[in-house]
Parts: sequence; C-alpha cells; structure tokens
Amino acid sequence: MMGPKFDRRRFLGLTLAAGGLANTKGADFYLHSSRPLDLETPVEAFRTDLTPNEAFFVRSHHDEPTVDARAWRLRVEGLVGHKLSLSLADLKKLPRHELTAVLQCAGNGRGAFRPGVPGVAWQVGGVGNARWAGVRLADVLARAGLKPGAAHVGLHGVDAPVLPTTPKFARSIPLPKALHPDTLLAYEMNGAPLPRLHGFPLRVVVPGWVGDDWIKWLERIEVRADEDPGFFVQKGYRYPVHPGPPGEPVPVEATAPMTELVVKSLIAAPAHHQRLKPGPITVEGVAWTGGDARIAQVEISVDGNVSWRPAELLGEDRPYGWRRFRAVWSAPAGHHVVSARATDTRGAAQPLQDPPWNPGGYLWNGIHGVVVEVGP
Ligand SMILES: Nc1nc2c(c(=O)[nH]1)N[C@H]1C(S)=C(S)[C@@H](COP(=O)(O)O)O[C@H]1N2
Ligand SMILES: [Mo]
Repeated sequence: MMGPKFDRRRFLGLTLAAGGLANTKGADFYLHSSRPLDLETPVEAFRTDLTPNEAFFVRSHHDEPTVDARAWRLRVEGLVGHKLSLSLADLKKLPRHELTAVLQCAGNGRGAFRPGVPGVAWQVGGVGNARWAGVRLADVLARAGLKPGAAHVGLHGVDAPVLPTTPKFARSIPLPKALHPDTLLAYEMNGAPLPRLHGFPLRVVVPGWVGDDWIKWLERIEVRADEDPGFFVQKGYRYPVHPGPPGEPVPVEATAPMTELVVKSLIAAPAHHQRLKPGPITVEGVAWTGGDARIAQVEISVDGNVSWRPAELLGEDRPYGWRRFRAVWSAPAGHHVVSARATDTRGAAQPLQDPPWNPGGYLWNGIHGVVVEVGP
C-alpha cells in the first residue's frame, strides 16, 4: 500500500533537473555533464537482454583518455611475489572467461531522493546489461603471487583529473572478491573490443557489485594490506552502516564502502505519458539484483501500487545479468499508473516506501512507474 507520504513524482523519478537530451555515440541519452562525460540511457531503451554499446550509459570522473594499446601495459605490484608488466597480447594468452552482468552506478536514481543530495542527478538509466569477456583477475594475481598480509586489491586507471585540486578516481576491493572466479579484467564488451568510453583497452568487471569498482582504462593493480587511502574509497562511495532519518548528516566513521547492488526493476514499455488504445497492452521491463542472487519474481501493478499481479520472467535464470519481464494487461479507458516490483532469491523486495535516505544518494531502488492514458 502507498503510505500517506506517497509522492507520485518521486516514484516516477522522471524530473530532469539539468542537462538535456543528447544524441551521442549514435543513440539518445540524457546528458548530465559533458566534462566529465555523464550520459544516461532513456529507460525506453531497456527492451533487450543486452544493452548495445552505443546506448550504454557513461559515468566518468575525468576526461576519457585515448590509450595506445601497443604501448599500454598492465602493471601488477604491491604485496606480490614478483611484479608484472603485461601487454594486451600477454593477457589474451590467459584463459578467456565471459559472463553477462549488469553494470549500474551506485548513484543511479539519486535524483529521486528527498531531501535532494549533491551529485549527478541520475533518474533511472545509469545502468546497462552487457556480455563481458576477458581474463580472471584471480589468474593475473596468481601469476604475480600474493605475499602474506595481502587483503585488498587497488585498481587504478589511466584517467587523471584536469585540476590538481581534484582527487584522482581509484578504488580497491577486498581480496576475496578480487579472487572470485567471476571477477574479470575485460577486454571485450558485447563481442566488440571495449569501447573507449567504457575503458579501452581493459576494465574491471565486478559482477553483482556497484559500478564504481568497475575501473576503466585499468593500468595498475596494487595488492595492499589495507584499503586504498584515496578520496573515492575513504570519503566517497560510502553508505551508512545504519541509515538514519532523511536529511541528517552521517559522519564518515558511520559509513562503509558499498559492495553489492540491491534488487530493482524498471518499466521500459509502455513509455511514460504514452497514449494507448483500450485492450491488451504488453508491459515490459528489466529486473536485476546484487551479489550472486537471482530474480525470484516481478509483479506489476496498474492501480498505483495497490494490487499486484505476477509478470512472466524471460531469459535465463542466472546471477549477475538482468531478466526481462512481461505481462499482458487488458487496459480500460482512463489514466493509469503502471509500476513494477521485483523480489530476489534472498527474499529482498523493492521497498513500497522510500528507499533508505543517505547523504550520497546511493542504491535507490524504489518502485518505478509510468503514467499511461488509455482512450480511443
Ligand atoms: N578509470 C575510471 N574508472 C571508472 C570510473 C572513472 O571515472 N574512471 N567511473 C566508475 C563509475 S562511478 C561507474 S558507475 C562506472 C561506469 O562505467 P561506464 O561508463 O562504462 O558505464 O565506471 C567506473 N569506473
Ligand atoms: Mo558510479
């Protein structure tokens, strides 16, 4: 049921604050920022299993570098038995591994938090699903050999801030996740060499985890005893251990780096404000979750989140990738709010009320809905 505080605009998450529509990479995006480049995919594009590279959202903190793949090397250093310097050809000699996984910015949906929070005001399209191919990070670390005390793996890209006062974007992930057989260093995205905007020649793929860990233009891996000491691990991309009341500041000591994504679904069709004829209407969209959990069910409501009916899940039941869903609805004349709600195999469901407010505006997974007008 909707609570007394129900605010339809918040659930719809469709208010566009700044920027505008841009045709970039041959597809339509919402342009949040051009420097650095932050491009959001319109939700109506999410009607396929894989998000085409040219329609895939972009989130960069600095200018995108153009890397000369012949001169490029991946360095592996820190708490390792021997340092490595690997060319792309060296990496391609290691066993190839591929998987389908959702890449989502932890800030996707930030624009729906009230009170508002600073940061890119993503609506819902800071997410995409792709087929990633490359090598296991574990295989690269095994070649270097780990020294006692190794506990975190620092990940550093070629990109650097324009201004010296801006911190450089870097991450570290805990060693167990780095050694997980599905954590990859990918050189291909959807069967093509990694596009420049998505990290050519090599990026990290951390399935089920937040997008900020998926370092693009990877050039240096540093095995460490502790977390990366930089701004983007120690100050940014952190979530309250115990979320508190909306608007209340949270001291950094009461936060921790984010790890797994949370269960979520989006309606891709019909489109918001679409006019439809009465009769059977196919409602479709995508649903995904975090860690190695899977989607257990998706339900559709056509009465503003009051009653729910199951949707059909399409595609393979496997972790990391999203699942398309579909439901046919005999629409009577009138205005209707059509919404979707996903539940995962951990038993977690999208909240009917606001997701926990947090100062960074992360992990928004409220109900997404569209308003449709059915008439002659
Ligand atoms: N080197 C580098 N890697 C990066 C970033 C960045 O700015 N620089 N942004 C991160 C964030 S916050 C996200 S959400 C994803 C976005 O990946 P995409 O642009 O391929 O969609 O890349 C991550 N990897
Ligand atoms: Mo992100």
